Amino acid sequence: MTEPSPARHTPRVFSGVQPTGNLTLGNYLGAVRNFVALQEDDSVERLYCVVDMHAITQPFKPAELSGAIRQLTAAFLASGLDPAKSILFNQSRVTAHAELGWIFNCVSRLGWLNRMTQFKDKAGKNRENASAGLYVYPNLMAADILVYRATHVPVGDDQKQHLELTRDIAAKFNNDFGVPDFFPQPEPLIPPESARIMSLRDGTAKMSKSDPSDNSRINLSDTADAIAQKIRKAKTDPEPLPSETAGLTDRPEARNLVGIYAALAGTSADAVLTEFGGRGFGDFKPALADLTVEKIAPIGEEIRRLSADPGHIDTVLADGATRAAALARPIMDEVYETLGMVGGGTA
Ligand code: AQP
Repeated sequence: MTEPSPARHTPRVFSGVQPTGNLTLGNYLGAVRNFVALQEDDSVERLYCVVDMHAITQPFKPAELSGAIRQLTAAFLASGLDPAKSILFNQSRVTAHAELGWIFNCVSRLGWLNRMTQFKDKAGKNRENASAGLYVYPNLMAADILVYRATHVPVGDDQKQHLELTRDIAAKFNNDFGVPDFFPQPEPLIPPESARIMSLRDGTAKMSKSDPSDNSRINLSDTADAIAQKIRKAKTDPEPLPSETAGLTDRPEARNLVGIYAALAGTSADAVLTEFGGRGFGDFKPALADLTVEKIAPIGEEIRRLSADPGHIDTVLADGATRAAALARPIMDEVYETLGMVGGGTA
């Protein structure tokens, strides 16, 4: 891990995932697998959050939200997150996130938010009708991270711009209120081979849990048969695979499938092409299906086992929230004091 600036902040990892549907292979390879790997480092504290307050920035069904929160927590556990090593909780239980989120609405600048590409993508054409929450989403994300003074944030490539905004908000708060080093400058941790996994139906669109087409993604909860079938149906082109990565330029679907194979096998795209270069998708897809089933299907089985015991999941989330709140509250006390708010946040 690189040393965050400034060095006075002890290393702490935070990341969040929205309970907006089944976790995808993209969420897993881009983020969650990295969350698990970070558990090997005893020198660092880790918080992984089901960001339910972010999930309500877009249309949602209240009757389905609690199920989605438990389902995502089951997927975290099934992927290897261990409540003894990481703090697992849902965001709405720790009110400090919302408190600091509001304060950051007053620190962040409209000009900064106007540049956020995720808002443009998610709001779509009907921008006037998007929620104000979707617009200030990056301010709440900055609060999620900085309310723990987290120094490292494992995320996929699509979150890089929001992390840059988090750093800008931290710097502006420190500067405006004359408290140098109050908040750290958090560093993104982006996995090189799986920073952005693309849709199986369109190699130019991100694989996403809220894509209307289930065939566009592998869900961690998919059965072995469903995984194999989706890979069989994945969009490709008629050419054989090239023997070097330069040959994948302008072939987004081929590049995506090779990238998925490399990420799952723990190797590079070059190594995959050394093995499969010159061979067609008739050879490559079955190999990719076997590898994906081997790595992902056991997670789906474990999700189904854990989902049968919602009481256990609720206990994990409640314990995690207690531990997270204990870390956040003293930092919020300092924030209120810095802003001159007498007794802020204590009622
Ligand atoms: N396709 C992807 N490739 C690599 N990483 C990805 N991530 C998401 N999609 C990919 C990473 O997963 C983490 C959690 O994402 P999120 O739930 O907070 O929201 P998101 O980035 O908007 O992901 P989705 O799946 O596209 O959700 P919806 O459909 O609800 O918008 C993040 O670290 C993200 O980078």
